[in-house]
This record gives sequence, C-alpha cells and structure tokens, in this order.
Amino acid sequence: MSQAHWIPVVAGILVKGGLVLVGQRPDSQSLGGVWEFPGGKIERGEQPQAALIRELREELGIEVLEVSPVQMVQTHSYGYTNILILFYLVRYWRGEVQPRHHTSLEWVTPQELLSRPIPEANLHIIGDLYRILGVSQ
Ligand code: DGT
Repeated sequence: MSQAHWIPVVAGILVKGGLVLVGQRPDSQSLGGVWEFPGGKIERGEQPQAALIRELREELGIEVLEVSPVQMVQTHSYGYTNILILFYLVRYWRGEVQPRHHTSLEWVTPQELLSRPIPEANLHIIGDLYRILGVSQ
C-alpha cells in the first residue's frame, strides 16, 4: 500500500460582527476564482498557530493579536494529494485587511458563502460557522 501524501493547511476565520472574511483566489492558482478563508500551507518545522499568523501577515498585511484554539478540522482528497485543514477563529488583530494575495476580499454571512464557489473541503464547515458566530441558520 502506498503512503498517502498529506499537506497540512491552516485557515483563519476573521470575524467582524456576524460577518466572516473571505478572499477570492487568483486565477493563476489552483482553485482559481474560489472564495476561501485566508491561510495556507504550514512550512516544515512550523507550529500551526505561527503558520496562521505568518500567512495572515503575508496575505492581509495584519498583525494577529489572538488566535483561538482549533475550531474545526477537515480533510479533503484531490486524488493526487490530500489536505488536512485546521480552522481557527481570529477576532483581534492590528491593521486594516488588504488584498495582498487575493483578487478581492469581502465580509460575508455564512449564508452568502453558500452562493459562491468555495473549496469542497469547506462545504462541511458552514453549519459549524453558524454555531460559532451564534446566528441561526
Ligand atoms: P503556496 O503558494 O503553494 O506556498 O501556497 P500557500 O501556502 O499560500 O497555500 P495555498 O493557499 O496555495 O494552499 C492551501 C491549500 O488548501 C490549497 O490546496 C487550497 C486548500 N484550501 C481549502 N480550503 C481552504 C481555505 O479555506 N483557505 C485556504 N487558504 N486554503 C484552503
């Protein structure tokens, strides 16, 4: 049996009021045009929360002040590779979010997310998002 290839990923759910921040992936990337939570791959030897703080600095230009414990974990198989995504909540940061990496950034309700193209791996967390944000579905 061949060993599966796994890529660990961290994603930050920035919350403002009842809204969450999503960014549209550039067309040049895999999953181009899809609306995702900011984040990315954990580098070799890096701690997950440190990876999230680094990714949000690189992608949004913000300094995260506090990261929650892991809220949700998902796996997804793209066939050739598998990803394991750790989702964190981020409520406190310094600076204004800027689209340094994404085509566009938007604050949306969980409901609005369902009408956009999102990574298949994220379809399963929408229900949990309502619970975390304390809004009814
Ligand atoms: P790079 O440019 O290859 O160093 O990539 P990174 O570290 O910016 O990471 P990225 O965003 O290309 O890879 C994350 C993988 O996780 C990618 O296959 C898409 C997948 N993914 C699924 N859901 C999400 C999500 O909500 N946010 C992020 N950032 N990635 C997600």
